[in-house]
Amino acid sequence: MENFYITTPIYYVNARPHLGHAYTTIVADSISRFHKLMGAETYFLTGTDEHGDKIVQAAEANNQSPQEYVDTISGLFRNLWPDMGISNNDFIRTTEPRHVKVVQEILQKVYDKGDIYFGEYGGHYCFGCERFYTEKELVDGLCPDHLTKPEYISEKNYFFKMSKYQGWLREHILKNPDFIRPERYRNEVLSLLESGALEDLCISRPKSRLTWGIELPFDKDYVTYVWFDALINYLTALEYPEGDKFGKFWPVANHIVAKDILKPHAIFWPTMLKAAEIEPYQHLNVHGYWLIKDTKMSKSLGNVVEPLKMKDTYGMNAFRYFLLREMSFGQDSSFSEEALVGRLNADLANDLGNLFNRTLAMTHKYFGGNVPAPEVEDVIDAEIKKLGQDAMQSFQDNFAQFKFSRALEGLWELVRGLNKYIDASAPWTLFKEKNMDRLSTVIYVLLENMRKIALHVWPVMPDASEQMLEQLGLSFDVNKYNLAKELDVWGLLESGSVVAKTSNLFPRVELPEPKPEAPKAKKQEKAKKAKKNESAEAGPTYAEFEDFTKLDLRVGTVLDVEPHPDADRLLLVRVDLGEAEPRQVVAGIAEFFKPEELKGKQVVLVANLKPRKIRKQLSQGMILAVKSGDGLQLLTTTQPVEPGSKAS
Ligand code: ME8
Repeated sequence: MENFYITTPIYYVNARPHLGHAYTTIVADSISRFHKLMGAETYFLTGTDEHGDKIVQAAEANNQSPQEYVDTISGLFRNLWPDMGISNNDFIRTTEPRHVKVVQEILQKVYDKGDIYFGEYGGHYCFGCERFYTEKELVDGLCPDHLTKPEYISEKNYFFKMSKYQGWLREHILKNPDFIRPERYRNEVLSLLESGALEDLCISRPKSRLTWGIELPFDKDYVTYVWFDALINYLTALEYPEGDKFGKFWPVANHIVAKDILKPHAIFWPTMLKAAEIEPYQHLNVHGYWLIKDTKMSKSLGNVVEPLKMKDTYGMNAFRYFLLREMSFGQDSSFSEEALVGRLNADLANDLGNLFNRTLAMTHKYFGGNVPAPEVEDVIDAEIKKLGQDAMQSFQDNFAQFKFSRALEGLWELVRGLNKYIDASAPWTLFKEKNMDRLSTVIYVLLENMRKIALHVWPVMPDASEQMLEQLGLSFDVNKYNLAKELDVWGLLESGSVVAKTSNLFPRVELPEPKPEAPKAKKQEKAKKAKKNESAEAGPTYAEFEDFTKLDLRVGTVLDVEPHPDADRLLLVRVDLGEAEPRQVVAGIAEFFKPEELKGKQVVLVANLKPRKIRKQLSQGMILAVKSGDGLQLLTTTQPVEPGSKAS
């Protein structure tokens, strides 16, 4: 079995991790586990991209130095991954000395070879994208991604002779049909390469404009363009050029990215490698976007899905299963909790959960919990075995090609087939008829197939898989099992071993209750009165301590305030909570405060109140206040505290 090297993009630290980052990293984890279970030695890399204008701007908005800022956000990514079941071998940060060294070595090598030259360039620079746009690429004079007007910048810079390698790259893609996959992205890149001459790539930024970057080894007045720096991370982690890992894993390098960063990975990166005399990576695997109600997730729209929240509500295994099953790798997919709940109930609770619950219960009822020995084989057993082999083959072939949804669909043919097999062979009747030989075989066929299924889902649902195996009386060990062999072996589950009584790994789930509509004023009044009477009779109503700990109360500093465009009573208050970006809170306090009175004040915020739109404006928390006479006082601290400090 070949070794396997898998990487995610290194994520920018200008925003907190969201569903998109979680998806790519979960895919990388699943494919890495899959190859490990197929017997390969694997290396799995993720990390953070920490240089460039964007990061400096985000740090400034947050009143932090770039270093402080990148440390915080990089930590958010690093700490999230264990909660998502991610088993990466390394976490790389582009600000680490090991990376700076490799970037400078490669720059020097390419420079010495004559593939980097100094020249003057004028172009439309978008700070959001950190790149120059040609006139042709702009849409109505605006950046096509950010829809903002780029700044015209003319300066002297260093350029990489990318155009020199255009012909070679085209040839390489033609000769290696799955160099970029799925095919639609390969075609996109080929048509880009065929539509005209590639421009050379500007790979430096003058320090007069940006210092937060890796210094060019041949000119200390310049830092490296963030993409030239970032892509090299894939080599740094393997200890290029001398490391054993480089020799072992670079020839089998697989990158995963979404379509947003196709061009740097499909064009900049292979040509950079060629210039540095390094073999190209093996495969670039490109996926589509997760959309929310058909629009891209974005912070400003307030539709960002937080992976931790999904994991807390539905569990890590179920969340991972949904992401891999729902998205056809390569295409866009819509995320909704309705779809998630529907899929979990159908595939996990009804199909897989039921199979386990029914079979374990029958093993206890008919055999006291001991795995019976198969006795009398029937045609139906041969049929289900064949179905199992086909399902596992389909799973393995598709998974290896990044077709995760199809792989799981294939495996579920077996899950559903086994549920039908139970109905068709009616163990309860066999028991009544005292046909114990046949009954033993039926239960054994079920349990052995369940063992195979449990093993196959390990790459996707690692914890659940290990628990399923435990319920079958087995303990998981990645070195002991091999998926490829499962296609041929039968009968590894030993007769006589003891299985669990129940499974209940995948209970049915429900959508969280929508918040009840606010009752009309009268009703509210009535309810209030009733409550008063009730509490007079029953004493005070206490909140459990646990309920109190659910509230995340934080002190923040008001950065600026403006009137709500559509409501006189409301103000839009932007509060710094020490996070990557300030929170916007829509507060009904306009009659009590003028915007300028609030600026710089510290307030107490319910920071984990579910974000919602109030008159079309996103509100991400609630400011606590006290009514006093006809006025209103805001809660604050006796002395100023660090923004984001938690009240307890
Ligand atoms: O581009 N759906 O970092 P980044 C699916 N630092 N995946 C999504 C997604 C969505 N809606 N949104 C983001 C960068 N992603 C560079 C990479 S690599 C040398 C440098 C995922 O933080 C997806 O993997 O903007 C996408 O390619 C990546 O996050 C972009 O992350």
